[in-house]
Parts: sequence; C-alpha cells; structure tokens
Amino acid sequence: MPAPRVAAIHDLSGFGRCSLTIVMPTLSAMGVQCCPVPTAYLSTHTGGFGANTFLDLTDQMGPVMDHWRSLGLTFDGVYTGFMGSEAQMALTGALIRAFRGDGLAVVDPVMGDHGRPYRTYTPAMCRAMGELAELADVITPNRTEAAILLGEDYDGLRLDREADCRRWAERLSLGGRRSVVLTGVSLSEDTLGAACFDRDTGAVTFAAAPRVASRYHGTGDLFASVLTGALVRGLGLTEAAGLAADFVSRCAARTEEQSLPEREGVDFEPLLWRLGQAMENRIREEQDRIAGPGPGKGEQP
Ligand code: PXL
Repeated sequence: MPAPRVAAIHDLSGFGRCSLTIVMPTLSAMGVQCCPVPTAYLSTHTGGFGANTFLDLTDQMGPVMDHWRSLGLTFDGVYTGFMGSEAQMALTGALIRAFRGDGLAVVDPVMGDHGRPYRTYTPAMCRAMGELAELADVITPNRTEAAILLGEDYDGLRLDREADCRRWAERLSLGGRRSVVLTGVSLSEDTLGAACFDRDTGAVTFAAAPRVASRYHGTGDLFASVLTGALVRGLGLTEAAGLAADFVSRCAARTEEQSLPEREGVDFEPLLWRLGQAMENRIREEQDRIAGPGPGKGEQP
C-alpha cells in the first residue's frame, strides 16, 4: 500500500521549531507523504525572537491549486495551521474544498496561547479562522483558541474538570458535525492531554500523559501533526490523541532535562523513530487480527 498523502498548509519558519518544520518530519516518520503548501516564509516564528522576517506566499496558493488540479491530485488528508491573513484563510478554504475528496480535513485553528492571541492575529482573522474551521472534520484547539471560537472568557473556560471539558468539546463540535480534540486538558495536576469528541460515536473520551512544567513553543503543532498522521493511518480519534499526548510529553521531558530554551521548541527529532515504531506495531497488530489465531496462539479446537 502506498503512503497516505496529506496536503499541509502552514507557514515555514526557519528557526524555532513550529509549523512545517514540525509537520513534515512528523508525517514522514509516520509513513505519511507530506505535500506542503507554505503560506509564508519567516526567519523565526513570531513568539519571542524579536523582529522576524515575513515573506507572504499567499499569491502562490492559487497557481499551486491550479497546477495540482491539472494533475488530478487528491489527498487522504488536508491539514491546516497558522495563517498570515484573511485572504490566506479564504484560499485555504478553497483548497480544502477542492482537494479533500473522501479524505480528512484537519484544521488546527492556530490563533493564540496562554489566554492571548498571537501578536499577528487581528479580531477579523480570528473570525475568519472560525469560518475556516467550519469546513473541518476534526479541529484541535487549545484552551485559548476554544475560548475565541466559542466567544467565551478564557478564565471561565476551565479544563480541569471532566464535566466542563465534555461540555466545551461538545459545544465546539457544532452540534456533532465535526470531531474535536480539545488540548490543554488537565484532570489531575501531573497530567496534560485532550478531551476528544468523536462525531461518529457522539462520545467524549480523554487522553493524557505526564505533564512537563516548561511551556515550549510548537507543542500544539507537534500534537496536531501526530494526531493527523495517526488518523490518516487509520487510528481512532482517542487512540490518535493518546499517541500525540504521549509523544509531546516525552519530547518536552527530554527538552526540559537538557534545559533548552522554551522559544526553540521541543527537541523532538531524536524521538521521531518512536512514531515509526508505533505505526509498525499497529500494522502488525492489524495483520495478526486479520490472520486470526495462528499455531500456538489462541485456543485449540
Ligand atoms: O506554533 C504556532 C505558530 C506557527 N507559526 C508561526 C508562529 C506560531 C506561533 O507563534 O508564530 C509563524
């Protein structure tokens, strides 16, 4: 079977791991072909390095779509993240519509963190992100983004009680039309994870992993990338969120052990092999399940 194919619409930031510098290696490690549509090139991300450069690539998006259309390309997934402008979000919406086919549209409604929008996001952009997210099969907001999408006060949107998390995740599903993986859920002091509303079952489940105190840049991008890779490889929503929470936690732990700067993101590259291994294990389990109990396995007749 060929690798599933995902179109990834994110920016490319040269330094400070985020967006495409996380999305591409993560999807590749999971056995997924990543086809990037870089929305902008920046010297660094916008979170803590001062005056970053910004080369807007919005003008490329239409011609890229035209060429892809002429080639008859379709994708098993379309995955979007950080956006530079409203115009870019409109084109990204068109790209989802044109290329999603029967595939999965994952919109990470990247807008902010720790209660504040990122400095380049205007209120109009936040509204446009809400509209883009309406096209999604799955959204992956953090607490800040969930508050913006729902028009709720950040302080009131607490994610430390199961019943509240269920309620927010359900509300974010737009009446059950899309699945939701709400990140930043912490049901006990030493864990961090997600509440998952699955539109196929209507149920909310939880995924959690050990919490790391430092707040590294790009962990939302890493989480959503692992989730997307796992979903297009056929894992269920809760299992995919569990893998993502576990991987981000391990990467954050090794980054903290080395006392690396938060703005440089998590030291994830040395652990990418784990994602490949997790996918291999899944394939083997699936093959064993299809083959049924072999000699020495299962019960004798
Ligand atoms: O990680 C989200 C992100 C992605 N891309 C750019 C960013 C940010 C957050 O600050 O600045 C350019």
